[in-house]
Amino acid sequence: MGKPTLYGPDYSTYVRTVRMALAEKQVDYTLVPVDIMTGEGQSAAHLARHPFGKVPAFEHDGFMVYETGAIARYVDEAFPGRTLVPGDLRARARMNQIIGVIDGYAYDAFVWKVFIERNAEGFLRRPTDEAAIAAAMPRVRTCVDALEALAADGAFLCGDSLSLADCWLVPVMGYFTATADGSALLAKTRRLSRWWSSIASHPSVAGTAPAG
Ligand SMILES: N[C@@H](CCC(=O)N[C@@H](CS)C(=O)NCC(=O)O)C(=O)O
Repeated sequence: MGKPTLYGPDYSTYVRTVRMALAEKQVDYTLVPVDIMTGEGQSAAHLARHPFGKVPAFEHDGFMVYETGAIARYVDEAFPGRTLVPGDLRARARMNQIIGVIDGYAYDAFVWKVFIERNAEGFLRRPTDEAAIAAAMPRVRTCVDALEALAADGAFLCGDSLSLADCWLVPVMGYFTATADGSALLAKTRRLSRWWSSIASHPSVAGTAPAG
């Protein structure tokens, strides 16, 4: 099998999700850093890979696929090694539920409503809108509480080994806990805060931290 190519910058949470999956499967790959902050996501070359102009996109032996869920599951099944999907039905349901909560609610709440807004000067070229952060807090707390309730009581979110749920949550938690708001909320949790401190040194986590 040929070496796959992952399109997207290392600072993207969803790109990191796929990078973690590739690292777990010990797959060598080429990262092409499409810079979404400079509008490169809307270039003709990238729109040909991803008609919605998002990252990541992925290519393997001429097969193109976009959407993180499709890419990560392809990586899990296409390459040898331990599967990142639990064999147990209920652990698998929890994994899919956690991924759904992140895609549907926590990515927006943790990354956009807290991290980007808190760092609005750098990202949005305007001051932080404190009222917007305050208004988002009920949703942010609901996300933290939901994830705390769904997480297994151990080193990984869904059982004894790292699953796709960890690949989804690590990148967004990285940005969330880089803010005082996020780290204060995490400190109030029991399972999530233990998970976060123990998973930080895991090779696929430490090895995929954004360079900048
Ligand atoms: N549904 C997409 C979402 C991907 C996504 O939102 N990626 C963000 C970066 S983490 C992005 O491309 N943002 C650029 C933009 O929205 O223009 C997936 O699952 O891959």
